[in-house]
Amino acid sequence: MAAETILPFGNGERPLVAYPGKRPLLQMTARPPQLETPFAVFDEGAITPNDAFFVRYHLADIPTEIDPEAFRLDVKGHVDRPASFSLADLRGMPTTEIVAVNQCSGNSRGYFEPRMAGGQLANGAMGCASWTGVPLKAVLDRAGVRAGAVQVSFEGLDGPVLPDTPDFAKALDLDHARDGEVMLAFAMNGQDLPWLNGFPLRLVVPGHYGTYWVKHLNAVTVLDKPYEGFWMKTAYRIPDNACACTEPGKAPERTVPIGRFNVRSFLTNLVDGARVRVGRTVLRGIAFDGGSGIRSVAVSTDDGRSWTEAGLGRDHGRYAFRPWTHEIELPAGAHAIRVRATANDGGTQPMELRWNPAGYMRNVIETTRVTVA
Ligand SMILES: Nc1nc2c(c(=O)[nH]1)N[C@H]1C(S)=C(S)[C@@H](COP(=O)(O)O)O[C@H]1N2
Ligand SMILES: [Mo]
Repeated sequence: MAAETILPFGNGERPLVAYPGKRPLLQMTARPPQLETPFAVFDEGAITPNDAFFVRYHLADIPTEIDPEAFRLDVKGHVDRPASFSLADLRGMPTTEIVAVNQCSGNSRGYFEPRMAGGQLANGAMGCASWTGVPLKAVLDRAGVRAGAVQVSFEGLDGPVLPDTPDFAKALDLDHARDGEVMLAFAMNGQDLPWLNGFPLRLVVPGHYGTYWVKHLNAVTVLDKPYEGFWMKTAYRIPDNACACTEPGKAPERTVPIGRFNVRSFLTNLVDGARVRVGRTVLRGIAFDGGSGIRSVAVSTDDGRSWTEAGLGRDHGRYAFRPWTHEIELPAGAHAIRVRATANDGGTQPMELRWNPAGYMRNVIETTRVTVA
């Protein structure tokens, strides 16, 4: 029998399957491939290796053949000079590099209580990589954005199998698209993008949920009115309130498109249910937020009554995973280890779960239960 991982919630059995360019990953669906990173990978360092990076697609018709010589990115719409860029054109422009986390909106959905429909993900629909490419601003400037433009939409080479399924497309406000950080990336951790992560070109939207990071990107369209497609107008929306939450089971009154990550932190070297030797134990983990950067990480072993500050590791930039370590000494018995990050913008993690109908943006303080003996 093939190797399998059991995630700690209902219907949590996941075969470990190796796709081209990937080590064995947790397969949530096969058509289209949806693969989660085994959590232990996050203990190996702040950069997620390309062959372990998670994979998310909505539509089953994913490209299986792309000729990098013939590939073109079209920039069109409300512009003075519609333009078409080959990969060589893009590589010939001034490039930038940024280390940034990509995280699916529904990362950790499987842990919500009460549960909801949607991909039952554990914590592996995230990863941090160094992205190289050309600022989106540069190609927009070449095409000449016309007065009156308000948004930019993005489409990739994948498509629906059935004609009635809306094609996957996303949009950003013009100012965001031109901020100099949003990037057309052709490389990830110094190599061509892996096929399943968007070869040969993808959008990188630092600090923002993966839904905007359009893969196999071949069309950028400048719009003079807000984009109204399904994946902006109906899907990927959150309650329009400060907590982005509702009472469990309740639909929100008003919604807005999902945007930046909230702040999260994880313990990576001990799994829930682990047995720990009596004596000193070094805890290790990662934290990140939507781009203000991590100010501090604290650990509690008394159900959140007191917190002690952990040490922060190497800073790869404000959009990256920030490693942390902390040494504790626990008496024999059962213990709960909680980790809480605070970002430079003051954002922090709540003790109580915040619920929303789509199961997005989980950032409750994570608890790891261990037995010390
Ligand atoms: N072309 C295309 N791009 C896409 C998607 C898709 O279905 N098609 N899914 C988006 C979503 S929801 C996420 S979370 C990220 C995941 O990026 P990854 O597969 O490289 O990890 O891709 C985004 N880009
Ligand atoms: Mo996603």
